[in-house]
Amino acid sequence: SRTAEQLRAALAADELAVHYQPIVALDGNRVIGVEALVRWCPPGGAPIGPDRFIPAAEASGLIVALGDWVLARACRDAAPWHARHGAGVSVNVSPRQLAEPDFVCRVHRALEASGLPGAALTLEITEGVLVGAGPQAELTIAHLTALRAIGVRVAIDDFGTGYSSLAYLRDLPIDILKIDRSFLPHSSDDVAGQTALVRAIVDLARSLGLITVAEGVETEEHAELLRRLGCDRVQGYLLGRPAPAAATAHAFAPEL
Ligand code: G
Ligand code: G
Ligand code: MN
Ligand code: NA
Repeated sequence: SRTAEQLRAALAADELAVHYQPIVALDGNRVIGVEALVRWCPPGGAPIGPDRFIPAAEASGLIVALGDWVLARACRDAAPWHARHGAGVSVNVSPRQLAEPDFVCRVHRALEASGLPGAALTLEITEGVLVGAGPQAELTIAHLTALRAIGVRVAIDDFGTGYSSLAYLRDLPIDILKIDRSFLPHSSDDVAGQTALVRAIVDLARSLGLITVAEGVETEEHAELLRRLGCDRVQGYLLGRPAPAAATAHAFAPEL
């Protein structure tokens, strides 16, 4: 497609950037890591968000090269944040990347080139890639199992928006549930109903030994609710918007 062609040229011309959004532990209110979010920054134009080019990258297969680039960049940017502050970095990976026969090698390469330890890296995947019988899901599970053996963590992104059975949470190689932002109550919502859903997810995660991260936390009320329900970590505009690496370095400074 035309978007894929333009994107291929943009990757070659170094027009992609990775921004970082803080993830805060509710226990201690500390920034313990960041999520890497790719941007396309055409010269002289406004940055373009991933929703407008990731689908074309996936359809064309360019996502494999683009994903390698994001992973390498994120590991390189995060290595000093980890060395100085113990921070981790979460990187989104698409189903197409997980299906590459040498995916585990690609992750090893990014870690080795950057010096970032595996334990400082989280891979964010969508629940769809793990469910269903068949060689695709089996290969993905084998890859994630191999990476967890070197300390890499696996997070289910947008949790609760899929349609899969809950049995997979018990049996699959995962560490973290990221609760989709649509579960947080907004003023026009049924607050009691939304709260019950978040509580159910947090309780389920805890009973399975999984860490919870709430996404889309925009208000103090959200943070207070999540703290009360026992959610482990929060991410959203209240804590910080995605920002370039240079601005992110300051996010880890200890509070005075
Ligand atoms: O940055 P923004 O909040 O607009 O991100 C929108 C979505 O794009 C995210 O939810 C995430 O799933 C996806 N996304 C962002 N960066 C990447 C990336 O590097 N690779 C993939 N596959 N998806 C990404
Ligand atoms: O990986 P994921 O699809 O969850 O990426 C997060 C997306 O949500 C990004 O597009 C990011 O810019 C956006 N986002 C991050 N924090 C907030 C927030 O507090 N509110 C809303 N509405 N969107 C957010
Ligand atoms: Mn994500
Ligand atoms: Na998400």
